[in-house]
Amino acid sequence: MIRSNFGVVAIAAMAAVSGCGEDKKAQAPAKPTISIAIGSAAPLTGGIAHLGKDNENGTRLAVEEANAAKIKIDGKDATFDLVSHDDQADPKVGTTIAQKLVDARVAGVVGHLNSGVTIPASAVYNGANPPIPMITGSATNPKLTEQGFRNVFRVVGRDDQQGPAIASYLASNAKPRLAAVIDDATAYGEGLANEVEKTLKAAGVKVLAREKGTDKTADWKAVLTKVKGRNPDAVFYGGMDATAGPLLRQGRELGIKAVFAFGDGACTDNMKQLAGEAADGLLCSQAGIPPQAASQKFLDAYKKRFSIDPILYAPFTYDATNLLIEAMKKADSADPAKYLPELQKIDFNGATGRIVFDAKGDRSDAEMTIFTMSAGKLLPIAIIKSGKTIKYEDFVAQAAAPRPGDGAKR
Ligand code: ABU
Repeated sequence: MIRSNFGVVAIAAMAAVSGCGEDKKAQAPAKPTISIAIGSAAPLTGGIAHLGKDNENGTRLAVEEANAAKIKIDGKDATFDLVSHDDQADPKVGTTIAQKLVDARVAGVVGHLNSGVTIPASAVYNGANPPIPMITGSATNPKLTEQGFRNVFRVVGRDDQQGPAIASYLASNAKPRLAAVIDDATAYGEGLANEVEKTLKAAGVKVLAREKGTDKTADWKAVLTKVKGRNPDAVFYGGMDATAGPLLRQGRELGIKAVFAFGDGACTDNMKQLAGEAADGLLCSQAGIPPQAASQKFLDAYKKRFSIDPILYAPFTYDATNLLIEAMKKADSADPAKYLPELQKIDFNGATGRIVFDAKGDRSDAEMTIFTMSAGKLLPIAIIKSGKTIKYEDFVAQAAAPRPGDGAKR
C-alpha cells in the first residue's frame, strides 16, 4: 500500500497472494484503487445544529452518489470518504478543525457554514502546501472571497447582494418611514445588517441607532423595549434562526407591530417552531434559489436518503461537493495542485443551476430569493437575478420550460 498526499491511498495492483498449491490463474489481480478524503465542516451541535446537519447531508449525498457511480481517477477506482467535523459555529474551534482536515490531507473541503468561522478557517486551508480547495455552501460575508485566496469558493451569493435585495424589497413593499436594525455581533449578522442599513437609508428610510445581541442571546426584551419606544414600522435582524425566532416572538409579545425582516440565516421553516404564530407575515431572503427549486433528481434522492426535505443550503453543499469531484475528474487527479485550476474554470450544471466562478471565487450571477411566511410555511415571493426582480411563479415557469440540449427536467 502506498500512502500518498491528500487523503489519497493507492493500492498497487499486484497479484493476489500466491502459492500453496492454489491455481494462480483463477485469482484475478486486485484492481488499483484510490481513496479520496473530502472534508465537511459545520456546526453539528448547539442552536444551529439543524442547519449544520443540512449542510453535511448535502455533502454526504454527493459523496455516496459518487461512490455508487464508480468513478475512475488516474486509472484507479476512486472511493470518496467523507471526513465530517463539528466546528460548533465557533471561530476558534473552526480553525482547529481546519488544521485537523489539513493534517488529515483531505483533498478538498465543503464548508464552513458560518462566515465568522469560514473566514479564519480559509486562511488555514490557504496556508497548506499546496493550498486545499474549499467551497462554502452558506457563508455569505463578502470578506471571505476578498482575501485574494485562489483556493476559496462560494456557491451562494454574497451579503452585499443579499442586503440590498431584502432591504429594497422591504422599502418598496412595506414602505417603512422608520426602521430598527439589530444584529448578533457576528461577521455574518453585523455585515448583513450594515448592508441592509445602507440600502434602507439610500431609499429614504430613517434608521435607528444599531441594537446588538449575540449569537447566543435568548432574552431580547431589553433591546426590544428600547426599540418599541421609538415605534419603528420595520425591524431587520441580522442573525441565525435560533436567536431570530425568540426575538420575533418576544417582539410581538411586547406589542411591536412592525414588519420583521431577516436574512438567510433566519429564513427557515424553523422560525415557525421558534416564534409560533408570530412568524406569520415575516419577510426574509436567501442567497440563492429556494431549496424546493433545486433539481427534482436531487430533491428525490435527498428525501429518499434522509427522510426529510432540505432546510436551507443542502442543495448548495451537494453542488459544492460535486464541483470538487468534477474538477478532480477533469484533472484526472485528486492532488489539489493539479485539480484546483480545473475548479477555477469550471462550468457546471448543478442541482441549483449553472455554476461558474468569477475571479474571486464567487458564484457568477447568483440568485437571491425573497420569502414571506404564511400559515407556518415559507413561501418564495420573488427572485432577483442579474439585477432584475421576477415573481417566483414566473421563475418556476421559466425553469420548467424546455431548453435547447436539456435532456432532463430540473
Ligand atoms: N449566510 C447565512 C449564515 C451563514 C453565515 O454566513 O454566517
